[in-house]
Amino acid sequence: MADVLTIEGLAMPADAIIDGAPFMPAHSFENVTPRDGSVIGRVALCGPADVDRAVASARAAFEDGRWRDLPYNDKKAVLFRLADLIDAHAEELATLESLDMGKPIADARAFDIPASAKTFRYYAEALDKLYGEVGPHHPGRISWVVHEPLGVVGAIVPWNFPLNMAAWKVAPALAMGNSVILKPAEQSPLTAIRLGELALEAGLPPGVLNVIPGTGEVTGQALARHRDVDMIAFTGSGPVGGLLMRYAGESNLKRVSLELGGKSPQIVFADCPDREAAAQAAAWAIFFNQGEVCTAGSRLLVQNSIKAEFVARVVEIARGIVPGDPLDPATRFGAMVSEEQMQSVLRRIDRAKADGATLLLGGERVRAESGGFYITPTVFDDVDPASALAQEEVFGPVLGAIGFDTPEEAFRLANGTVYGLAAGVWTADVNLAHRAARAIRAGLVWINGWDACDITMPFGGFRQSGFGRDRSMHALEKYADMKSVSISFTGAR
Ligand code: TXE
Repeated sequence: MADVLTIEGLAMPADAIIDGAPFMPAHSFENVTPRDGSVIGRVALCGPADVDRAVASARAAFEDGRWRDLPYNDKKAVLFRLADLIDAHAEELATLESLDMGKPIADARAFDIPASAKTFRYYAEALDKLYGEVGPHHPGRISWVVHEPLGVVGAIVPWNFPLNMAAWKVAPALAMGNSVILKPAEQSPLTAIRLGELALEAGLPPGVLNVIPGTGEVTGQALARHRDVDMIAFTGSGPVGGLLMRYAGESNLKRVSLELGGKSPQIVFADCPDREAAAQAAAWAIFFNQGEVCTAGSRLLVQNSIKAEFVARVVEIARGIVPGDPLDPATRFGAMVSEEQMQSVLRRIDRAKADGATLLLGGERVRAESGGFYITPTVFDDVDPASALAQEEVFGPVLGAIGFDTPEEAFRLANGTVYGLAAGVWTADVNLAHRAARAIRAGLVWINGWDACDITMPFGGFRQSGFGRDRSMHALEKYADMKSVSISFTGAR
C-alpha cells in the first residue's frame, strides 16, 4: 500500500473572506472529514449581517469599477496569475479537497485541481474575445449590441467537486467584470476559502470575490433573498433550486441559473464497437467520485441480446473497485461526503430491494470501524423503469440495469424521467448514433464515450435538470446583460 499522506502541518482554512480580508463571524460550524468522521476544524458561519457586509463590499467594488473597468489585458493577467497560484498550491488544495469531501486524492490531483486552474485560464483567454454586434443598416441611425456585467453575482455551489464547481461559476462571472460572492457547501468549504485567499494574492482587488461559508438555510438563503444581488448561479439539488426561484420572486427578481441533478442513461446497443471499453466506461460513469456526480450514469440500458453478458462484466469490474482511505494515493473510490449522504444512499438501496430489483453486488456500508462513511459499489438488475431507483437521483454508487429490445424503446426509457442532464450511447451504427443524439432530451449526449468533453463545451440540463449553462463561451453570456444602443444622426446618406 502506498504511503498515506499525513495532515499534520496542513493549515485548515476557517475564515470568511470579506472585502479583501479574512473574517471570523460570531458563529462557526464543525467541519467533519468523511474519511474517519473526525472533526478537522471549525469554519466561519456567516449570518445575515455578514452576508449584508459581503454584498455591500461586492457592490462598492462593482460601482467604482476597480475590476470591471480594468483594461482587458490587466483582467487577464490577474486571472492567469490565479490559475498559476492554483497550480502552485495543487498538492495542498488536493489534500484539502480529499480530506473535506472524501474523494480519492488521486482524482483531486489528476482532475479537480488542474481542471480548476484550466477553467480560470480558459476564461482569462476568453474575456477579450466576446464581441458585440452591429445592427442592420438604417439610413438615420447606427445601432449596436454590447454585453455588460450584471453586477453582484452570488454563486452557491455543492460539495461534490467543491473547487471545480466554484471555478465554473467564479471564473466566467469575474471574466465578464462582475463582483462575486461565493457560498461553498457546508460539507466542503476549505478549498473555496483558499480560492478567495489566492485570488487576493493574484491581485484581484478587495471586494471583487468574497467567500462566505455557512449553511444553506442561513447563509445561502440570506444571499439568495438579498435585494442587492443581481444573480444566483447554483449547482445543487432540485428542491433547493426551486427555493432559489421562490426567493428571487419574493425579493428582487434576480436572475437564477440552475444546474440540478440527473438520472442519466447509458444506452448500450448490441453492435457496440468495443464492449470491454463500454463496460469499463459504464462502471466508471457511475462509480467515479463515489457516484456523487450530477451526470452519473446511474441507469444502464442494455439491449436484451447482450444484456446478461454485459451486466456481468460491469459487475466484475465493480467488484474490483474497493472503497479506501481517500488520502491513500492508491485509492480510486473514497468515502461518501457525510454520514447523512451515506444514510440517504443506504435508504435508497433498501427501497430498491423492497421494490423488487435484484441486488447483484454491494449495497452495504463498509470500513465502519474507521469511523468514516463508506459504501461499496452497488449494482441492481431487473429494475422497474417506474420504480424509485429508476426515477430518482441517488447521488451515490448505485447502478440500475434495465433491458430493451428496440431503439425506440431505449429512447423512451432514456427520456422517461423528469431529468435531462446527460446520456451515453454505444453503437457502431452512425445512423443510429445520430438518431439517438436527436431523440434524447438531455443537455449532454456522449456517443461511444462518457463525459467525453471539457471546458470548451456547454454543460447543463434540459427539463428538471435545470437551465443556464456552465463552461464554454456561452457561460460568459450568462453573467452579462445585453444592451442595445442606437445613435441617430442627420445629414447622412
Ligand atoms: O444539496 P443542496 P445537498 C443533489 C443530490 C444530493 C442532494 C442533496 O441528489 O443527494 O442534492 O444534497 C446550499 N438557500 N445534489 O443537500 O442542499 C447548500 O448550502 C440557499 C446534486 O447537499 O442543494 C449548498 O451550498 N442555499 C448536485 C448548495 O445549496 C441553500 C450537487 C447545495 O446543497 C439552501 C449536490 C437554501 N435554502 C447535491 N439550502 C449536482 N447537481 O451536482 C441549501 N443550500
